[in-house]
Amino acid sequence: MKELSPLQKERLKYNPKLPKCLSTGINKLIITKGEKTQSVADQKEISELFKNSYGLPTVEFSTSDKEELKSARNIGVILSGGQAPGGHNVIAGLFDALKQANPDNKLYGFLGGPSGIIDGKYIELTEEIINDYRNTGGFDIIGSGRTKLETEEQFKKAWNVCQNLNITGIVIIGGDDSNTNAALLAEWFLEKNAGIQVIGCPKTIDGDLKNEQIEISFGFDTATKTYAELVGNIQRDANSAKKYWHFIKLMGRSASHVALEVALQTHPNVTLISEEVESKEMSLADVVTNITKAVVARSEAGKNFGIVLVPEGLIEFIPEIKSMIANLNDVLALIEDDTDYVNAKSETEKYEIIQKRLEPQNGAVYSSLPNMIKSQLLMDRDPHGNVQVSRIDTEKLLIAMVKERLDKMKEDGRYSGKFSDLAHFFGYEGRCAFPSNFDADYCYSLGFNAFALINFGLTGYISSVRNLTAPAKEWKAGGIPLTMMMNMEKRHGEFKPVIKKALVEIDGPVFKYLQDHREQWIMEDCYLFPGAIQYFGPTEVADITTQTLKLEQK
Ligand code: FBP
Repeated sequence: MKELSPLQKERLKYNPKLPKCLSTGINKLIITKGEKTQSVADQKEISELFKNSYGLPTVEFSTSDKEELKSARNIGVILSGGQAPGGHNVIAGLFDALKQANPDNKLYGFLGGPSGIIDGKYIELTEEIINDYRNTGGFDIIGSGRTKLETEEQFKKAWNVCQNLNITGIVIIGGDDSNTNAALLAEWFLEKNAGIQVIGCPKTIDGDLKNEQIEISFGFDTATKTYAELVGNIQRDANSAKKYWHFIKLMGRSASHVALEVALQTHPNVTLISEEVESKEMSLADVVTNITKAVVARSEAGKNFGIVLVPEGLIEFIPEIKSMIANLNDVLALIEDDTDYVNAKSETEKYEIIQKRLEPQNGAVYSSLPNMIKSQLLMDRDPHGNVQVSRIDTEKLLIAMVKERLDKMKEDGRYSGKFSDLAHFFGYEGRCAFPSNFDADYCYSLGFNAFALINFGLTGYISSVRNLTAPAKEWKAGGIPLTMMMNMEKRHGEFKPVIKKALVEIDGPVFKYLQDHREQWIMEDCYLFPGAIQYFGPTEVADITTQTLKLEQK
């Protein structure tokens, strides 16, 4: 028997809440179809690429008195992409729904992400296995991976594996790229008349997989609360010692939802928002000027300490760097054939070759960056063509540039304060935390609902549970066609259909809240200390959602 911590033992007993429409029984559901849908952009291209699954209606569940038992079937599940708290509960909800629908139904878990279905690596998920993972963090029940599903060969292999296991439904739990995989697979199975349904589930701590029907991706709630606890603790340390400027980079990939939510939970002195930087066309120098101004102003008030939050994807949003990265991606897509680059004897030589291959203006931006950042920008893109922003030390770049500015100001006699810096990066710390009560309930509901979609014969949909600021019993459940969320984007040098990322809206209520308070937060120390996630106790602390959700759903 494995040893368990006291919290592990207690969380295994937690009974996740379901929306009323789902809790009355999986076989009593009825479905209502909405209007036909279209993709968020590039309708012509997407409808041509998804001939069989484009334009499906949205659906919503309610209950009836009649109970209908359907014949037994086998379902497969895949965890895909980065870990997010609550993934195990999606699987538990899916399992419970499937067994409730018909005790002879079986659930297979593909191992190590989407590659599991191609390579035929799987386990059967039994009650005994599931029970060990209820309400726990992590994806370790079956593991995860980032394989992109797109080739005919991969699809054929997946079909073959499903046929061998008699699987007629697959649930892919993932972020925007993984749900793009789900859409492509669903379309391919429809085209081949394979009789295999594919349903997605909205996962990602980044919070960028959302729209009117997907109010938030799971994991965002727990991850942001975990980071907010850490930022709050650092704020208290900074305010006690009064000697360090902490530059804290927060995970979240391109979108700044994580940094914004953490800012609203903690009130740091400076919060950078990538989408604002882009919309105001701020240069890297402008960003540094703004931080430097805050450092100087606080120093003049006798405060040589403070907190700066930096969203992970900032660098990609600074217009001159964004243009350089787009150009660099095209250059790197062909770099394997560039003998000069392949045979380069040193890193410096590589940087020089890259600079020459870039358009002159982009080459100049590239060469102006410190070697550390130059090298990090050359690292492999992920399988979906994304720059791995978690591996770029933007917080250190900013520290170096602010320091340089302050040194110059010191020389001119315009600054006499102290600047001691500390860099932090919070990301992996939050992705496998025990899911908050919100995420535990939401994930369980998403999984349960995913099976309901399968049970109604649907494919090419994402599980949607809405009305999330209300108590769980009032949540609504249904499905959204995956193609509705798609547009065309350039990846690995080619235009491809992908689910559109939801970025922070600069005219939206969440950013506005930050904007209305940030001047005050620079000088006055309005720090909040959210503390650790509470799993038990008064509902005001144990069941709270995020500020983002509250403000967006107001
Ligand atoms: P998903 O989009 O797959 O949910 O991943 C989110 C994320 O945590 C990003 O915030 C981060 O940039 C990235 O994963 C890190 O990737 P990896 O786990 O491969 O290092």
